[in-house]
Amino acid sequence: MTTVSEAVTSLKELFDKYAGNSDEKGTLTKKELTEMLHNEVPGTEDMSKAEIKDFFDSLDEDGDGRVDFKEFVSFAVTLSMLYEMA
Ligand SMILES: [Ca+2]
Repeated sequence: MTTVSEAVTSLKELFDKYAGNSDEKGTLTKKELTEMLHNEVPGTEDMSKAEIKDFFDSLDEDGDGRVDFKEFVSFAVTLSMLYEMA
């Protein structure tokens, strides 16, 4: 049984693993998000650039061109719901 705090810790570790590669730490760029999808989410290797852009834009709620941790958590919740439905 995974507790909520454990889940958030895992998410933060995953986020930091990819968010720290660019000059601006603490946010994901589109490139970093693409890397994360390809490495961590099976089935995303075939996504086109347009699909990834749409996905990135849907995550980037405030439209600043970066995905911060708060926006990333929304993504994780969406993803987990998708997996539960599959
Ligand atoms: Ca943003």
